[in-house]
Amino acid sequence: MADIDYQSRIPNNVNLDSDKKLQRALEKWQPAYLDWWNQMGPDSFQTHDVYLRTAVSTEPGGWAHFGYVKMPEYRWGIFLDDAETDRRIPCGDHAGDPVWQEVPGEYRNVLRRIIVTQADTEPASVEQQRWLGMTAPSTYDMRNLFQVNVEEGRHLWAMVYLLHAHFGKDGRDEADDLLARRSGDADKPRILDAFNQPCPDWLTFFCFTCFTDRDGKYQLGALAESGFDPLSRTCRFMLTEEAHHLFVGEMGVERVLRRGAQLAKLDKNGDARAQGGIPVSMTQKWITYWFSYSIDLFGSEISTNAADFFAAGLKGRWAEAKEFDEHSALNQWHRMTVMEGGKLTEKDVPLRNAMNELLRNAYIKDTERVVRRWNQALEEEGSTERITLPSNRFFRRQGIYANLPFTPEGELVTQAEFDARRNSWLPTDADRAYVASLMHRVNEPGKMAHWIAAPRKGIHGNPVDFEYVRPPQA
Ligand code: BYC
Ligand code: FE
Ligand code: FE
Repeated sequence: MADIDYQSRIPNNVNLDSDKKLQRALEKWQPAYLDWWNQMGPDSFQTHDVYLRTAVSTEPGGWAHFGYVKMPEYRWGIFLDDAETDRRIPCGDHAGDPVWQEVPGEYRNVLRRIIVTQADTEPASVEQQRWLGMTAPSTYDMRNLFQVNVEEGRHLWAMVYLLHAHFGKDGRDEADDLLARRSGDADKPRILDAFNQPCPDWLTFFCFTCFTDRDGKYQLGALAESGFDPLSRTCRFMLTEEAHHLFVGEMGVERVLRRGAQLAKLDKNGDARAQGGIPVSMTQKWITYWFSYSIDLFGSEISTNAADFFAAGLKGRWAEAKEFDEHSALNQWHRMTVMEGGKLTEKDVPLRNAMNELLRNAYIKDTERVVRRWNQALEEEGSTERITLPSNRFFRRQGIYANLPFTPEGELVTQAEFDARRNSWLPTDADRAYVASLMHRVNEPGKMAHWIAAPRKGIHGNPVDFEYVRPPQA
């Protein structure tokens, strides 16, 4: 990637200097963004020094610079991956044509909607996580939270750049609206369900970054295959940032599971809770909940929107250009299990209409790999308990299984049976209150809250007991 210009008010590698009108518009949005960050970003820690990475250049292995930064001074900017020479539209009706550098008029509205939907999730997650600093289980974890937060802020910048650069007045209005909606707000909520759910505790944060940020990975992957080249290039760079978020989630859950197993072993009745920990079975409920909410984010199993996005070449399959030989997806079918006449049956669906389901399947395969690693960790701790993912039909609110009483095994039961068993599958108020009761800030570098195991190593070659977050220096 081209080196980043850090002299400008808005760091960028898109030669922003050369387009004064665009530069001025973004410089006008910048203070509004900062106001939003100061209001809705991490509570209570805006003047702390946080050991953060900042993008410098995207040369493999060398794109990040690490150092202490106060979050409001983080250099949010616009970073696109290098253009591929002679890139072609990877899929759909225009497959093989040169990619678009400008938005094709006929796709302007859909493309804007896709970009706005993607954009909306980024500030939403910052809002959801804004109280967590106060209960961080270690300064190591606190730093990871803030790293994720500033990068989600940057992802908003990535999308706002596209809106400003390619959608004129409409795009600027959308960019303003992105700072006006609020996660969980009754009147102006965020667009997608999962981004209006509260994130009150760290187990939720780890599940969210593991499962919900992973939807980000797959959606960004699909958009990286877009025929609209600026979108593809920005998503490719966002994906490199995303990897850290997934690491935070996967390892966070693993450390809670390990500690739960260790504390159960110490207890004469095998009860981690009696030892002040989170039982594996309780972590399972959080996993079940966030997995279900996150697979909702792929949209309906059968979707004409998805077919249209694919046909237009705006969104591809996961690794479309690399992994597929046939890019029209016409005259092909995808078999899926659907509800018909109150029963589950197999049905062949035109492949283009099944694009959401294909992406969801790729995602589920990825999460299964994560679960195998967690179960290996439980085995290493001498526990016989294991984590499982629920069926893709369980506890859905979007798509063809929405609001139907399926068990985690995917079996359709009566609503009465579902209601009777629900508390054994999903977090109860009492479970949430218990986990909340464990959330206390641990501030001494290297120390961990009782309910979570220490990470194996620190950040960027530093020890775990490095002072990752420090109070403002006098
Ligand atoms: N909640 O045909 P359908 C991330 C709506 S995460 C509420 O089923 P479609 C991140 C849908 O909008 C990645 N509404 O779905 C993670 C549509 O509404 P309209 C975010 C939902 O359109 C962590 C209607 O239902 N990126 O980056 O094929 C931290 C029927 O639509 C939901 C994207 O989402 C839901 N869960 O696909 C930070 C990529 N699901 O239009 C960041 C861009 C569906 O009838 N978005 N609906 O009013 C898309 O590609 C598509 O909008 C979706 C939905 C895949 C989300
Ligand atoms: Fe993001
Ligand atoms: Fe993320």
